[in-house]
Amino acid sequence: TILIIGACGQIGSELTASLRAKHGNNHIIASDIREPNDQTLLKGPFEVLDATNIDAIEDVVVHYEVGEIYLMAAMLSATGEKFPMKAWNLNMNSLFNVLNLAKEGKIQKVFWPSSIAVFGPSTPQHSTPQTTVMEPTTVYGISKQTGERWCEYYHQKYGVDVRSIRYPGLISYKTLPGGGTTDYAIDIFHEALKNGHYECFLSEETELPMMYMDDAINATIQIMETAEANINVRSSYNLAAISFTPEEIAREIKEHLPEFSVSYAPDFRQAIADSWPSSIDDTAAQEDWGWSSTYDLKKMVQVMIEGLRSD
Ligand code: VAH
Repeated sequence: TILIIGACGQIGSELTASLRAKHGNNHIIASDIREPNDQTLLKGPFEVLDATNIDAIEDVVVHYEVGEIYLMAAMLSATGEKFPMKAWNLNMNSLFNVLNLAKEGKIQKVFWPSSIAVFGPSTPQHSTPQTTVMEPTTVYGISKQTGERWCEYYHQKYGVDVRSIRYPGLISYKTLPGGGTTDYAIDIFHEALKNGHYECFLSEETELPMMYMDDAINATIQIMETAEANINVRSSYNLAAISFTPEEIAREIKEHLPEFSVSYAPDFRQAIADSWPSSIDDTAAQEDWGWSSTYDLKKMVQVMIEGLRSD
């Protein structure tokens, strides 16, 4: 069976639904720190589980004969700046717990998400390379950079089969985001449909790498199904889809909602966004495991508006 830790999160909840559709509800064990609000997560087994408690994770692994763990629990960039030590402890101790269970042979495969947040102000901003200077300036980015180092170490030293993707900002209508800097690209749709206006917390020319959630979920499942021999990067793979500014996504939304207006009031998250790249080179993922995105800006805006209207 497969265990998803952080199944109530922005990625975890859609990953749970996709894996259950693929493998059957009872093959996928969902877990999170508290019971889910979203009842669909209860269509299969659900466990309340603290990702920082290795014994609790091991109990679930043994009980359900878990072979693979997707560790999706983390505190993201904006919230991490408000609670640095909490973010560090959650992001790192949860990873050590899962890597150590794999090292002890109690599970066979691990997925762990990294992020474009591993890059910093000294990183080349356009078409950021797979291997480059990385001086992250957020607690979240530091934890993801360190986590990548540990994933590679556990693979080289103990043969742990851990795979990782540096997600860009992820956009979906099925789940609300949790404390990220790229969340404006989700909030803007909710506000556009509800109020016809959105006050954006980033400046209009802030270009960031983004991706529609279906592309991210497909990439996650694709990298986990790839033959081990084809995984050449054991820190974390760059992944890219669309790069756009708040001005560009607002203009695309106006194609659907002509009355929509947007204003700009950058807050503390502007400095975080400014430290990140504008676009990413994901050649390695394309070459090693056949990655290719399918949602461009036009298609993403269309499915987001249709999705929110049908909710
Ligand atoms: C965040 N959505 O904003 C996350 C992600 C690249 C951004 O890591 O923190």
